[in-house]
This record gives sequence, C-alpha cells and structure tokens, in this order.
Amino acid sequence: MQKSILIIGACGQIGTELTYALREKYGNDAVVASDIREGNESLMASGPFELLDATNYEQIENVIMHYEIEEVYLMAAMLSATAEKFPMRAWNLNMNSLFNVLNLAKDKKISKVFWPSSIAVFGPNTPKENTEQNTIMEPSTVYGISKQSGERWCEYYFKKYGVDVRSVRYPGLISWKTLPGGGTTDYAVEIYHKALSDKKYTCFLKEDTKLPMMFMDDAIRATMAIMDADAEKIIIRSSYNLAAMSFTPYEIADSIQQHIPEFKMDYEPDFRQQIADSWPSSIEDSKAAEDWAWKAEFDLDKTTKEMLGNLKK
Ligand code: AKB
Repeated sequence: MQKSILIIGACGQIGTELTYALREKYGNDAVVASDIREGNESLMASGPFELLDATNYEQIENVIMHYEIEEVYLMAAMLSATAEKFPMRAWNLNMNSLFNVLNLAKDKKISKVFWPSSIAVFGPNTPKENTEQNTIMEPSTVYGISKQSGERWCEYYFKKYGVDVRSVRYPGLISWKTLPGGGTTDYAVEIYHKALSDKKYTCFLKEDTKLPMMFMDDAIRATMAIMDADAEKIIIRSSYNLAAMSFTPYEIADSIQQHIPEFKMDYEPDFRQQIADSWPSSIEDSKAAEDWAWKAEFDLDKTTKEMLGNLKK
C-alpha cells in the first residue's frame, strides 16, 4: 500500500530508526525525513530529506503540499533533562510543533498524526508500581508538563474536530543506531558504549532508581502498530501507557557483567536524580494490549545482548 509520510525530527534517536523502518515498509520515496539539522549519512542517502523547523507552520505546510503528505510523525521534542535548563524553549518547541501539526490535520491537509508522549506525564504523587493508564498525574518537570498538556490537546482535537491523532507514552528507550540527547533515561544507552570502550561507567542516577525502559525495536513496532490499527480500535486519544521492562542502574550493570565481567560501575547522582524520582518505577499497559494487541518482546538480558553485539560491530 502506497502512502506518503512525513517524519518531523527524523534525525533524533527515535526518528532515525522510525525513518528506516517506515522506508522499509512503504518504500524510500514514500517517507520524507525532516529535521532542523541533517542526519547521519545512511539516513540522508536512503530517501528524501527536508530541513525544517517544527515550530514553523509554513515550512511544515509547504513540505506537506509539495510531497502530498498524508501522515505525519512528529518526533521533534526537547527531552526532560535539557528542558529543565531551557524551560521556555522546551515549551515553545514541544507545544508549538504539536499545534502546527494538529491544526494541519484539523484543516484536512493531512489525515493522520502520530505524536509521542512519555512516562514523564506522571509525577511524584503518582503510584510508583504498575502505574495505571488513568491515575494521579501532576508532572513536576517542564517536559512532563508539556507532554501532559499535549495529551489533553490531542484528545481535544480528536473529540472536537475529529483529528485522527494517535499516541503512546514511551518509557526510556534503548538503542544502538543513534544516541539519545537530553533525557533522564539516557544513562541506559551510554552505559553500553562505555562498557565496551572503557569497561567502566559513572552513572548519574542512584543504583536503586528503577525506571520503565524499552528496547528501540519494541518502540518502533508499537509506533507502527498503533498507526496501522483501525481507527475505531484506538479508544484512548490522549496517549496509551506502554511497557516492556523496568530495571535499576545496578541491574543493568549486572546484566552487562554477564558479558563483560570486568565492567565496573560507580554512581554520582546529579540533577537528573530528582527527575527520575518523580517518575513511575513500572507501568501497566493492558489498554494497549486490549485495544491494538500490543506486546513487548525485549527484556533486559535480550536488550543487553543486542546492544553489546551491535555496538561491538
Ligand atoms: C527522557 O528521559 O526525557 C525521555 C523520556 C522518558 O521521555 N527518555
């Protein structure tokens, strides 16, 4: 089936892999990658690319008109740790990019939107274990506030204007193709790089800080599955809880030591500890399983094997 897709924020950690996966499925020319800066060589060579500022409505509209785009994946965002340093810039990017895309869908210039939310929508008053879809939220970070507001706006545009917008609350994402940037869960990617290069890693979170995490292949599968599902199956139009595994820095170090016994980890918690402490330790995702058959495939040990194996290459 041929359709034309635009990925905004295609050069980031998720955007890069989503671009490859969608190009594989729909053909290289059907998927237009865009970002504020150019991506890696293989991404740039694999299909059409446009330089684009996600906060600029006209730039997005021009690309949509030019390529006759039907679906937009809006992956551009400032993540939790960076957003604490630049609150207004984060709000501007995270909210205005979303309004741009929602308004284009409202005006029928595109027919479907994917927008990622995050476990950051939860806050310090949220029950920590098996956090449910609907519970106390009260996010305490700039990023979390923007994602929580974004969820409310997505649901509003769906109910009020019939905009077909779909979303999942990503946990921390672990991948080897592109590094994450500016998140609190980034340690779970850096650790694999350092384990291979230095045999040691200094973690910026405490050893017992348990957070929900997911291997990138699962995240891409979830993203494509929710976008492929029949519209009536998508009951939740704010954002779906999504889970795969939860672990602490101590546990990921232990999993790496199964492959690299000499690996050493120490801990120097910084400002990101407070962000991590405000988030759930584990997530309950039965609604995604019920509505569009979501099921994770990667646990921590499978993730460690994939990460070390691929990074070694
Ligand atoms: C972050 O750490 O900010 C992100 C997220 C959990 O959304 N990875």
